[in-house]
Amino acid sequence: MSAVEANFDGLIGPTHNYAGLSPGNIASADNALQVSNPKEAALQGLAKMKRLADLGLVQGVLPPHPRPHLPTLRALGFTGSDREIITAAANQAPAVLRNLYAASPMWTANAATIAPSADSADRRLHITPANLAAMFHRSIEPETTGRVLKAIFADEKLFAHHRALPGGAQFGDEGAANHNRFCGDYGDPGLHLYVYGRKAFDKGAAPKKFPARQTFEASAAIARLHQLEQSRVHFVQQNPKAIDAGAFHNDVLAVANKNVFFYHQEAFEDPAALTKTLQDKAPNIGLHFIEVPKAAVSLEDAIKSYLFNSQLISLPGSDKMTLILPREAGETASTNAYLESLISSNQPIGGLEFLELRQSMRNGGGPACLRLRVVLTGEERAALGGNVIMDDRLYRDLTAWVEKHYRDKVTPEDLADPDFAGESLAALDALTGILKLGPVFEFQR
Ligand code: SUG
Repeated sequence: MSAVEANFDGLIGPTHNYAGLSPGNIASADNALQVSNPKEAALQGLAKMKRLADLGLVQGVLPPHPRPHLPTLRALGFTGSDREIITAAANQAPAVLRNLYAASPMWTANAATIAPSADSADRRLHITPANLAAMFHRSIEPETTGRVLKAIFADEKLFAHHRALPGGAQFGDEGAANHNRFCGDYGDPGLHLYVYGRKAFDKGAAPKKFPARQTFEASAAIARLHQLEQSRVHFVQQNPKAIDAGAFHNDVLAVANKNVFFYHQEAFEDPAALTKTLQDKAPNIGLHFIEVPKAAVSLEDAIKSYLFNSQLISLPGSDKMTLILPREAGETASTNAYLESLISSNQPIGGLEFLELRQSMRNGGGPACLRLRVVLTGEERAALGGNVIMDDRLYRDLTAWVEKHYRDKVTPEDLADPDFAGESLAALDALTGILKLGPVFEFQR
């Protein structure tokens, strides 16, 4: 079956700010309480989507979620009008309010895990929103994510939706950021690699300094829910040392596309064992491994530059793959030198494009964090609901919407301002008219 890989990027929301909410995410901690520019952030994200669409890829957009999240504030005991709730929360529980303002749904690599229909027993495309249980500000995302994905992938004959995994930390699931799929062509059966940070119910290696967000138990549950053939699935632990160095998701140190796996030497404890197992499990795919030695790029430089948080894409009509990188990867001496040697050698990666995504990068979100990959057959693509596929017109409409509704400066103090809250929610209400998703937000229901 022929299929394409679509990327669904998160549109960066009007409350984008730097609150230092994610322990273990070095950029988020380093930039805590800085002034943000949501307008610039959203325009950078839209420019990325437009660029990928112009390169000939199917590019989708997922909306921001309503923030501040008033239903959670109400559930935590705040009462009265929306304005009264914001003021009371700002006075009594500013840290809680900061969490409920996060524009983190922009990082859609964490929105869900997807299995293409070519791989599931019932031949439907399977979707499980991530519970994001590890971080409070993200744990409030799955319900809205689920509603949005159901509105877009609406046809139950083609698309199977699962609820986010139950439970708390033991089933911590961070979505596709810790999942890679290898294949020949996108529509061919794939091999799924799930990378977990720790086992919840067994003692074993685990990072010491920073949290391991994804558990083995969660990854195993997703593979079961998605009805994958066991022989086409492999689970491997992320190197605890890498998490402690700041690689809070595996996609900070590894990215796959089709038969190519591009990763850092220290992403996994025993990369040779991993590559051998993958070869043995899928000899027909012709896997090609590009391991970046620590002598060329240190773990610290890999994390600082986000070299691996790039999108590795196949462009229509080209037999070499292209890396879509954050500008920081070209500005870091070691990664820049490595990239130059990579494209002048005879490797399957032949093109580099650098994108300006600094607003998101300062919260630890690079090109790959901002996108959820969905392999779609022609029939599945034709069945998509809403007006979410990027083209000139949608780009124009969303750019105008951002220009109209977004501030170009948000300070930590602005989060206490009920006007800012009201503005942000009104912007989202207007957005549903453009994206034609129906009433997906709680305040519209
Ligand atoms: O979950 N940052 C996000 C970044 C997610 C990146 N995603 C992937 N690697 N796939 C996170 O840590 C910071 C928000 C703040 O501090 O204000 C934040 O949530």
